[in-house]
Amino acid sequence: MSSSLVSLFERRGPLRRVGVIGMGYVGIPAAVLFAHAPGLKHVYGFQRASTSSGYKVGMLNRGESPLKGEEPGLEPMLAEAVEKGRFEATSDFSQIAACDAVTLAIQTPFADPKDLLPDFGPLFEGLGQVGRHLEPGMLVVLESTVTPGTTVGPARELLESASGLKAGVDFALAHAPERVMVGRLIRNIREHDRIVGGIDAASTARAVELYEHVLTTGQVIPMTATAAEATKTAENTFRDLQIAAVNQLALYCEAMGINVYDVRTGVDSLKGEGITRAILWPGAGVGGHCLTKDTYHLERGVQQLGADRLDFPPDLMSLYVMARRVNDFMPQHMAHLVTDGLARVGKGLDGARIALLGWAFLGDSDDARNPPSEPFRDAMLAGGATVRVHDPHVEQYPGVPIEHSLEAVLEDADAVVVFAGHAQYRGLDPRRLRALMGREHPIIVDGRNLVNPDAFIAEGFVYKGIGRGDRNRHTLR
Ligand code: SAJ
Repeated sequence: MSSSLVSLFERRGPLRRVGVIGMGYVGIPAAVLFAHAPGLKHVYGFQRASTSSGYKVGMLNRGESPLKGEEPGLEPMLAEAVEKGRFEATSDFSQIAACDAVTLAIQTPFADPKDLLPDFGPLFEGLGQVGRHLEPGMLVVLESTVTPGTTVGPARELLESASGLKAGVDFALAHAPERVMVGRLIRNIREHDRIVGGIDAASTARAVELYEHVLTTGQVIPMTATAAEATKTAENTFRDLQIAAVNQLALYCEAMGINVYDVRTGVDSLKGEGITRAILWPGAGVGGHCLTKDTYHLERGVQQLGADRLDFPPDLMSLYVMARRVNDFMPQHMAHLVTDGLARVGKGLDGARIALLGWAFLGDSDDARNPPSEPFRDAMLAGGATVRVHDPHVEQYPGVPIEHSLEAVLEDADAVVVFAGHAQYRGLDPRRLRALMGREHPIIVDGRNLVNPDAFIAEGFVYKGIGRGDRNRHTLR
């Protein structure tokens, strides 16, 4: 351990004052939990005074959460922390100098989903703010999901050049990736194990001290900063891989004329005694802001850190990127199921009227980041169809009118397509839908296995379902 850094910690004493940069769905619960930690004294929530988010400072200092949706426990804890003077939100980044530790929880979304490159701009701007107010003996932690190599590389360089201080000598630097899910932010931070990786042993130890203040059932798992970055990107890469595996199986079952859900039940039955088959659920595609990009963070990391040392089958595509391609194919497959269904009733896509149910990327959620429904809608429009979109949770989406009346969207439609697994769609009544759609043989394409195929087939529908090879070529009633 670097003696100078350890002596700086000793001079400062235990961590007392913490700053969290980025008052979003990761930073706010983190700051609130630090503010409730008995061993800590004061927490600043730093939020740049931007037109889109500057309003959060005032709301937070009134004890009001700017986060949408239910977050159990968050707002009362926030209000109490403000009332006790243990938390304050501010746009004055000079207060960073008063902190013993600063964490950065700033998103790194795709700059342009087409080129699959993350936008590190806001994160690097935050790092610049920290660098300008960095003091000896401080701890800096990146919580954002980043490409492996970012903490020891660009982040370290940015902080050193802005501060004139040296990482590992004058200040500690670590990566502790967030693992929160909207709707369970407080619980996730307290109960999930926390990966903590420093650029050196002293930095790791100081970061472990910080996170032990907020963990309840979760344990700290210490490692190097780059291993921590690889862990976060790999845990999402592996989930994407598992989903791709069952999506491919669904396509195979459709081709073989069998029911993928029977096969899934069979495969899933082989468990216990250390035998595991993590078979997930096939569906209309994979969206969101985690699985759609973290694979590419991992791939960029190995290219940047070890391309010359990587021993991998020559001219073979990465299994992980292939999984991304399979998952991104599913919306196209849904489009193929629609055109197959239309062909069954002697229609083409041109002029067809499509009712798209479920815009969100996740069932029973209003989160519409990178939704698989979007490439599907684009394909329908490109083929000359008209598309009306229903979603009970998504308020609005740039460039896409989201309707909240199911009847209106279904009226006079040739095909109804279930994209997100919202519970409301489990109750779709074939008789009522047929009357609303006004077709002799309406089409239903089920992307989330929500409806009973036989009920719709009996009502005269053309049924198509992901993985339902046993029903997709049924006779028309
Ligand atoms: N999906 C499937 N089949 C499945 C599971 C998901 O098609 O069996 C689709 C969903 O419809 C969605 C996408 O994949 O479009 C992503 O779903 P998700 O459940 O993985 O939700 P995310 O993207 O919010 O993933 C988050 C991640 N959590 C964090 O990054 C902290 C992920 O690591 C978690 O595993 C996941 O939540 C979770 O388990 O809830």
